[in-house]
Amino acid sequence: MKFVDSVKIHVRSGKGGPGCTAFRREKYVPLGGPNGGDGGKGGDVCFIGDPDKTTLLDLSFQQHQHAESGFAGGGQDRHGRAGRDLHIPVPLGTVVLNEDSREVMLEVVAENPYHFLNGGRGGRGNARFKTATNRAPDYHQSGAEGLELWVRLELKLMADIGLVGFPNAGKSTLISRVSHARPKIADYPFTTLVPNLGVVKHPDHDPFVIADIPGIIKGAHAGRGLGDRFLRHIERTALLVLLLDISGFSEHEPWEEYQTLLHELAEFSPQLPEKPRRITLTKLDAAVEDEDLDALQNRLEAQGEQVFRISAVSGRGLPELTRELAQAVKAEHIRRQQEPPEAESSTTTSVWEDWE
Ligand SMILES: Nc1nc2c(ncn2[C@@H]2O[C@H](COP(=O)(O)OP(=O)(O)OP(=O)(O)O)[C@@H](O)[C@H]2O)c(=O)[nH]1
Ligand SMILES: [Mg+2]
Repeated sequence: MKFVDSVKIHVRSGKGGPGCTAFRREKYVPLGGPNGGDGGKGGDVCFIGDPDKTTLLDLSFQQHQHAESGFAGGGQDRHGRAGRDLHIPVPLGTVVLNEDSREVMLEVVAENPYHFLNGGRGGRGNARFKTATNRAPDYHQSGAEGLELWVRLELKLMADIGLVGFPNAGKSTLISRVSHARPKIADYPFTTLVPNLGVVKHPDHDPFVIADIPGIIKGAHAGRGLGDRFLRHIERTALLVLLLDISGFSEHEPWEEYQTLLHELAEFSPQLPEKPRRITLTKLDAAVEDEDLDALQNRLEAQGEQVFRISAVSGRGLPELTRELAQAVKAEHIRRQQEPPEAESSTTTSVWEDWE
C-alpha cells in the first residue's frame, strides 16, 4: 500500500437547520398561536484513531470532508433532525495542523474519537419568540453556519524505537531478524523508501515496536539523499538505535558516520540528540580487526555512549540487544509517566469553544 504521511484536507462542520414560522390552525380555535419548531444542529467533525490504518492515502483522494447540515424545523412544533457527525478515521499518531499557521491543533494518539469542530446551532422556530407582548411572532432564526478550515494531517508513526543509520547499514536486516517485518533488503543505498514498523515479541518482556526508516546521509537536513523528513517518524520514540557498519566495506569510517548521524539528528530537531540511545556496531561477522573495534568502542564510551555489537546475519548479539532495548523502553515509559503531563501528546479534544 502506498505510504502517504502528509495530506491537506478541507474540513467543515454542518450548518444548523433553519427554524420555522408556523401557526396553529384548528377548527374552532381562532388565533391558535405560533408553533414553528427549531432547526436541527449541524453535524460535528471528529477524528478517530484507527489502529488498522498506517497511511493517509485514502484522505488524499477525499480532500473535502464535510459533516451533514441540520434539518429545518417544521410546523406543529416539529424540530428538525440534527445533522450526522462526520467521523474521519486516521492512523494513530496523526497530527492535525492549521494549514496556514502550522499550529498544532490536535494529536490523535488513541483509539477514540477526538472532537474537532462543532456543528452550527439550529435556528429557533417562531414558537420560541412568543412573549406576553408579542403573542404571534412571525419570524424565526436561520441556522448558524458551520466552521470550516484547511488542515494538514501529518503522520508521525507510533514506535518505541527508531533505527537510524547510513544507507546500507543493515537497519532493515536487523528489523527483519527481530520482528515479523519483512522489508526489502539489498546491498545498494536507499533500498528502504518509506518507514517500516516491526513488533518485537519475546516471552520474557513486553512487546515493543521498532521503526526502520530510510537511510540518513551527510546533508540530509538540506535535502540530500531522501532528506530528513522521515526523522519525524522517530520523534515520538522512547529510544533511538544508531547503527554503525563496521564491516570495513562501508564508504565511511564508523566514527565519521556516528558524528554525521548526530549532526543530522540535531539539525532536524534539538530534541532528537537528547533522546536516550544505544549505539550498535553491526556486521560483526565481516568485521575489521578486533583492536580497531575495541578502540572504536572505547572512543564511543568515552562520549557516554552504551555500545552493543551484533551481526544481523549470523544473529550474534541479537538476544542481548533485544533484551536491553525492551528494558530501556520500559524504563523510559515509566519515566515519562512520572513526568508532569505536558505537550508530548496534547489530547486537546475540542478546538473551538461553543460560539454562542
Ligand atoms: N555481513 C553482513 N551483512 C549485512 C548485515 N546486515 C546487513 N547486511 C547486508 O547489508 C546490506 C544492506 O542491508 P539493509 O538491511 O538493506 O540496509 P539498510 O540499512 O536497511 O539500507 P537502506 O534501506 O538502503 O537505508 C545487505 O546486502 C545486507 O545483506 C550483517 O550483519 N552482516
Ligand atoms: Mg533498509
